[in-house]
Amino acid sequence: MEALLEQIESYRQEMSSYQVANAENLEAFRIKFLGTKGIVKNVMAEMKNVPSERKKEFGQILNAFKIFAEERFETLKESLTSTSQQTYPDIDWSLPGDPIPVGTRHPLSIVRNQMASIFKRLGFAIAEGPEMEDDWHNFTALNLPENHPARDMQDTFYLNQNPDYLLRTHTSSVQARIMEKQKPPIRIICPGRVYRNETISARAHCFFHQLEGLYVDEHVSFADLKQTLYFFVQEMFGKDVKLRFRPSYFPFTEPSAEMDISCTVCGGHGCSLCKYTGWVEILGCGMVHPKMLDNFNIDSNKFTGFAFGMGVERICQLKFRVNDLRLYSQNDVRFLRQFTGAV
Ligand code: 2U9
Repeated sequence: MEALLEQIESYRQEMSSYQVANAENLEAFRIKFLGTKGIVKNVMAEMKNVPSERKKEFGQILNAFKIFAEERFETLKESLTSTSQQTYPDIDWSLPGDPIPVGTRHPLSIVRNQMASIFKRLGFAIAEGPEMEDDWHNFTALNLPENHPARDMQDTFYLNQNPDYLLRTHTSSVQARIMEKQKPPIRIICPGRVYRNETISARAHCFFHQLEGLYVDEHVSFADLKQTLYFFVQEMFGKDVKLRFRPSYFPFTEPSAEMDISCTVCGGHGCSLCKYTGWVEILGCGMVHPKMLDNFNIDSNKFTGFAFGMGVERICQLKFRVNDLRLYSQNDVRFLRQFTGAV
């Protein structure tokens, strides 16, 4: 019996040092040790020669030997699959790989990033907020009272009524959330997607992208607003672009204005883009309404602020001459590929 024990120990050592370089080696191991006429079977057959008083002891030894052989087989198999180079010896691993097609940034992302980097240089931080909003942050806090037409079901996608939850109709709700938490000085831009219940056409869509800005501090004036927007326009469209302000109305600002730039296509001479006026409207702006500051417990006797808002699609249209809003969300690669190489 001692000879059998020695034999088992020597097989164990052989299996432990067994190495496989390919599937054939592994199969040779299986046949030699685990095959129907293999070593494990033969060793197990020795059980009949074990005297009855030692059967229990040898039963355990032989069983452990069988398990050892099976586990060693699994380990060798795993070592093969983990080094695929050994599984596929015919592959030349030094060959260059197939190129992975690299996509291109979406034109709206290109323009949004460019806009953000201009404002960042002026010290504006980027703020973000939820696309699902409550009534307070989207409307009430922003001086849009309950019967205001902007709240209409026709214009707003309501997710729930009473309490009202909706898809934000502008990114002004982000400014509201910042004013709630932060004391002046506040100097932020809020880029993001907004939703309005519009019939989809070349000129309107049920979602679009805005970039709004807010600056609240002591002594902020309309001159600061003009200079900030002037810098933005020059960086975005070049030094020759002129601007003009027209009086307007927004519930969040007083006084309010709309800003036009000289047409980037015809240089102000008149073309179809500017409808032969030489000017194109690009944004709305104004001085933050004192009521708004009070809504957020910011002392409107001490602090003033300016705000502005613009559509990223509009800026993109002027930069890249995209004349159909639907192109931005159709994912047509013939459109998207045209922006390869743009930053
Ligand atoms: C707070 C205070 C002031 C945000 C402003 C505009 C003017 C504006 C629209 C123009 C075209 C966006 O893309 S558009 O629809 N925006 O004209 N937005 S002032 O003023 C704020 C916002 C929040 C707390």
